[in-house]
Amino acid sequence: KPLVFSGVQPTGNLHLGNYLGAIRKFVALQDNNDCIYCVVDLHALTAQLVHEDMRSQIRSITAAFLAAGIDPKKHIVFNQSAVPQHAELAWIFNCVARIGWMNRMTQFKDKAGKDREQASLGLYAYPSLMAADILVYRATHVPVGEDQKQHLELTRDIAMKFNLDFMERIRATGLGIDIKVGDEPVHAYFPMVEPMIDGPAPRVMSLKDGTKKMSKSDPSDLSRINLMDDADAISKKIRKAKTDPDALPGEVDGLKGRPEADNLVGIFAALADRTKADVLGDFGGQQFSVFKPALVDLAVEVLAPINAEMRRLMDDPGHIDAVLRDGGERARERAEKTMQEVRDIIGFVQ
Ligand code: AQP
Repeated sequence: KPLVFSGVQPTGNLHLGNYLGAIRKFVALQDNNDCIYCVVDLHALTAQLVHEDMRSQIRSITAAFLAAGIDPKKHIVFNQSAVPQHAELAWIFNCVARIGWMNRMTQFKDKAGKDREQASLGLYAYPSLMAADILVYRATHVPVGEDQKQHLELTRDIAMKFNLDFMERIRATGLGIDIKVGDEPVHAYFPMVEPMIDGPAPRVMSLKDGTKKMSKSDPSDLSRINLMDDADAISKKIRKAKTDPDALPGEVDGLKGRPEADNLVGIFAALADRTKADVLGDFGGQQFSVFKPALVDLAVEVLAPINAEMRRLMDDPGHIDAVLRDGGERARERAEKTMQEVRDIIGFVQ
């Protein structure tokens, strides 16, 4: 079975972008894959070191995973800091990755802001820890939003350089696997990960500006739908969402140059598990005054049960912690197996 890995940072309220770009895909992938889903708390330190509510944030992301329908018995749900092997492999990857590669990362540029000298070293090395998160399980498939595409390309570069630099040792230890990179056969230790970014809403945009990503850190709460929003808040935010004055087009091509319309149609399609073309088949030629109430009904229908279940789960932190402890134990076992092999390939004495 393909091995799926992905993570979400405990850095604030989850929003519809996190849900459609990541968590909803996590749920859909459970049936045919072996899945590992992580609350990446070490990553949460990169932009801000002290979090007064770290523990409740970790529990709330875990609650969102469970409420959305992830089965923690069949799969693994855990928090990253419980498995120190992530940080160990990240150190090795810091020595594999080149500074020039890191300098190209647009997320670092966005998150570091103007005063880059004051950004943490952790924020700079973030993609290297992300590569370790995935490769410490030798996972092959990673469902993420489109904003993570560049980090996954870097993950492939790191894996490839490790494979090539240690090629002889990988052969000598017999720990390699035969993979194909393009048409080239390569004897490798780490697989080439496949990003899973497809779907009608790979990048959910702000409700106030269709050219900006929906994000936890946007100062306007009206720019996003939070998973914890009640029906009234969802309705208010969709009604107030920016649009243009035209009716919806009949074809997907007609959404070009209309970022807000494109975004709302993409959200509808993703929530309904349909394509944008399907949605326009139903709503083409209609005004937003007709489309928005239908979107409100759909968003409430999908999100209200998740919201209610999250609240119920958050009332029992003992249960959430037990899920994380159990997942952490199982994840540690797998990660330690990889690390023993990596230490062997590198030539450490153990
Ligand atoms: N707007 C989005 N559309 C689609 N997918 C998104 N993701 C985030 N925003 C969108 C995906 O959610 C997963 C978890 O993201 P994260 O924990 O790394 O958080 P983030 O990307 O830092 O979230 P924000 O809201 O964008 O935070 P800030 O405001 O700090 O920039 C990932 O798979 C991500 O792609």
